[in-house]
Amino acid sequence: MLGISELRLTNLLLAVDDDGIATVTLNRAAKRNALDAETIEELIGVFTALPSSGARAVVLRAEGPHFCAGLDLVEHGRAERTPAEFMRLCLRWHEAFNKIEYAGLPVIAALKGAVVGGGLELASSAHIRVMDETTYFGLPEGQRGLFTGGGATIRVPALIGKARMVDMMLTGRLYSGDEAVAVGLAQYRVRDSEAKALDLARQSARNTPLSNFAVCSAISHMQNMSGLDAAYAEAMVAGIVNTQDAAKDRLDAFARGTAHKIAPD
Ligand code: 1HE
Repeated sequence: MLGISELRLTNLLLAVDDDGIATVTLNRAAKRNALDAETIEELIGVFTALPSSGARAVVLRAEGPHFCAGLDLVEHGRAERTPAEFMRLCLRWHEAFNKIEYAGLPVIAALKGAVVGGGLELASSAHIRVMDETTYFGLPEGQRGLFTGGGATIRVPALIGKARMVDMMLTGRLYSGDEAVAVGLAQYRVRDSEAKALDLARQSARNTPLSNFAVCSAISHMQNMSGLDAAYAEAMVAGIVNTQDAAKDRLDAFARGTAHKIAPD
């Protein structure tokens, strides 16, 4: 596995600050950050390397006015892929997006402009989505003679329900503004999605890494299990996380009455 300093990136930018906040930037603005095969490989490399790099949280952002225009339609049209080749490509997309969702690091997506098709698949693999006033969500696959291949059938219904996803795909319906938050496509809508995403990343980075690991992997895994198995797995994870040395100071502070209280500002 390559360390973050060894990665050769063309379509992504990666920076990690002194507090361990990583910023991953989609850097193909001229193509509206469309996801070509190379970008998917770079996402796999970055999200494989980040968890063991000391990073504590990740902001996923984009250059240009749009977060991501989805599958690179030009590359796809020209490549004349066979079904087997496209299936293998989809498996690489799954590898990339599963690394994001299951690797145990908080990933906060800072959204703007188009978050469509594969762009929504990418955004929905993040743990928190922050949209700005320009952001809109769509699944235009149906209109392009395509189908989702990057995990939308799993992640989008988990956010908004099957009926809304089917409607988006059949009719090209776009969601934006308050409605997008109300249906669950984003958790926050603000003027500056990048500043808010950074703020949220810093806030999550204050948790112990093991708690964040559990939040950003165990919850997703447990959604794939039966209720009975999930409850068992939850007890196992809690057994490890809730007895960690790193929590002792926080528990002592609470017992001394010096810990902050959980209450609205
Ligand atoms: C692209 C792509 C792309 C832009 N693949 N090159 N996704 C879509 O159906 C969305 C397709 N894109 C658009 O509808 C629009 O480009 C946007 C609304 C996102 C932005 O519009 P705009 O006016 O800002 O930009 P533009 O002039 O349309 O595009 C600028 C350039 O980006 C242009 O290239 P140029 O060389 O002519 O300058 C576009 O060709 C290029 N570009 N979007 C390739 N998607 C695993 S399956 C997933 C299936 C899907 O994701 S389907 C959804 C596909």
